[in-house]
Amino acid sequence: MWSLRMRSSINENGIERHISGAEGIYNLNELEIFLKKFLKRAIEHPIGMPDKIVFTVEKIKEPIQNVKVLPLKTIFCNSPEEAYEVIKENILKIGVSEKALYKAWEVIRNYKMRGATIIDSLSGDRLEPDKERGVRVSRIQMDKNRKIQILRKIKNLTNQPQRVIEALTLASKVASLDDVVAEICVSDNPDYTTGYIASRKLGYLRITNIKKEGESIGGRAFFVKTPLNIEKLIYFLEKTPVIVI
Ligand code: PML
Repeated sequence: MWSLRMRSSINENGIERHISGAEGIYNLNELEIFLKKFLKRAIEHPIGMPDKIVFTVEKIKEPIQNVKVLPLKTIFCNSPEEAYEVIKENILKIGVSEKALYKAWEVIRNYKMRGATIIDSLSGDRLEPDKERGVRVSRIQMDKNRKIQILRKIKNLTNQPQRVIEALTLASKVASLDDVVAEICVSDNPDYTTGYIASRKLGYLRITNIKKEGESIGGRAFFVKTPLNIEKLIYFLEKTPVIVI
């Protein structure tokens, strides 16, 4: 099997701005199809035309692990304020402190990180070694039959089903780790206002109106238990190939 990844960006006044990304695990026959699909995605992105598209095609040498998909539910909120209350209520009851949630919210609102921040679920300290880049969850794919089942479930709930599949795949890999208490995600796409919180206890809870339309804030935070082996956690998230079943 092969890991295929695409990242597109545009150089704005010397700063590389991320535009889009995609990834999956495929056999050799599927690679050509997905290379074309990913190229189309990069050049047709609503944010604009990138000036750099990087493809990485890597043969997977490690054994691929299976991870169970999180159960999906949508919570309808009317405003970001209501969404925040729903998030707070759910996340506090599974052991994340208010301080840690506040920190995650601050990072998501104020920093344009390409990857996720890792936050101590009690102290609220940021633990990722590279605070600009964050941690990028990679080498993931959803099983084909599972994908069909989820697509059926969400078809009336979103006009961007592929986005939901990708986020659910990522969240399922993250939540599979015992060190992770929960995740929170706000899309950095200005027009996409549904975010989520996820954990083994809560499942994947989609939260509508997590931000106002047009806002370009966004990002991910993983709340973890400490002490932990941060290098091992990051290695799993970035490098271990996982199929979500
Ligand atoms: C969903 O609707 O379930 C996806 C929410 C977050 C997506 C993050 C992103 O793709 O920007």
